[in-house]
Amino acid sequence: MKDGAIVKLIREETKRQAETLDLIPSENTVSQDVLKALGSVLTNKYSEGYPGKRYYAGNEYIDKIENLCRTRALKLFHCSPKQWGVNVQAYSGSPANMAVYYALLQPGEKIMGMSLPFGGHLTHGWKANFSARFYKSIQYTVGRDGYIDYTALRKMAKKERPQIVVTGATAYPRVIDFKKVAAIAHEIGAYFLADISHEAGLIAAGVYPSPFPYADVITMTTHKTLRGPRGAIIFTNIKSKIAKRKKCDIAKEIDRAVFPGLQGGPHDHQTAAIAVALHEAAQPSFKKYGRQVAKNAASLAKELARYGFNLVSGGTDNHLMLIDLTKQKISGRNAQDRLEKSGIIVNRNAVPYDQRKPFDPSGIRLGTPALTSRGMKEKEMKEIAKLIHTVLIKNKNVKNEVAKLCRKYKNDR
Ligand code: DSN
Repeated sequence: MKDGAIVKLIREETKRQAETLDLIPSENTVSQDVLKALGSVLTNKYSEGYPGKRYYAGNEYIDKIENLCRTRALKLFHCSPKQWGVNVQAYSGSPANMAVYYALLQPGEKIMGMSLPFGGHLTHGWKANFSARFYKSIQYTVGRDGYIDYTALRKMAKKERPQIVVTGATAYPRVIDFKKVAAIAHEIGAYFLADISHEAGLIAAGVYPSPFPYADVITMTTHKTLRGPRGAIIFTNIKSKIAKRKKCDIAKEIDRAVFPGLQGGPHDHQTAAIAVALHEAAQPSFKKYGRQVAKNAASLAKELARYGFNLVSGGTDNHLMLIDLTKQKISGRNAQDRLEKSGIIVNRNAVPYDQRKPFDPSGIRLGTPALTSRGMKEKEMKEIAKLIHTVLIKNKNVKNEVAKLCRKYKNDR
């Protein structure tokens, strides 16, 4: 590469990633093969439309790539093409959710999703997001115990009668009861959208329950636990009874919403890289990886609790956890900054019923997908819990200990 300035910055970022411990639960390390697909000539091509129905010539191989990606997506999640439509063109998770609303709702209709400061996502109806501006938004929360309160959720759904009920979260450490939420949504004639962006890789590995038996639509990003490039997949249940009742050709509407409704040409290099990641996720080694992600999270949570940290809901069932630092009188931002000085990368996060402001909330969010990709196991999680305790409670820098761990567990998949 001839651009010295960018070469230097990429080198520096590579070094930063290698020399720090990434505990941000939505991040991961992709393989060299995924990187090669992303950096390929596929980025040169325009291919507006879908395989076999493009608006540009020269799409012989692009069609094959997109079809292969779709086939691999269906196979990984055990979906029959007779029951599930699949779209791999959404640029990322937010555009994927936007496409679902655009396809299935009229402006002004109601969305019901989990509130962002309680662990939900911006696009599930948060007030600063398009999803609350173009649609009416109703937000459910978790109870004081940190768990979703399904009785309150049902009561709210019956009172507000949204057209779509959304599950999914960025900071919910427990299993979501997809069956229960689907029953609530369907009881009021609403679609059930399961956004599994965070858990997709765990579901593919079989270590987290699947929403496929229950949902009308499923969205996921491909770059979190699924360990692919940035991107998204939308699965549409062709046999959805709600769609049938509304006489909606749901898969066709979702495709139309992605293109030409919201996007232009797909990012074909990204589609190829998603296909590579799906192939990797279909290997037995990925099941092992998913199991280890969950085991590592359980071990890290247990050890942090042993050091006296307060975990939202008391622990974790998945790949992430939230530490509520109220008791320690440390703000989330302060904790994030101090940990970063020692090379431990986390993000500050609101905790349920937070008394502090979102820019400097009471918690930090931690996850194990990236560390597990480096080969770390329970033993290292115990060590990392100790390092976090040393930084936050003993107020000591642990740069040397972090460097030692990073040298042993390289970041070079
Ligand atoms: N920003 C993502 C996360 O960190 O969870 C969600 O979009």
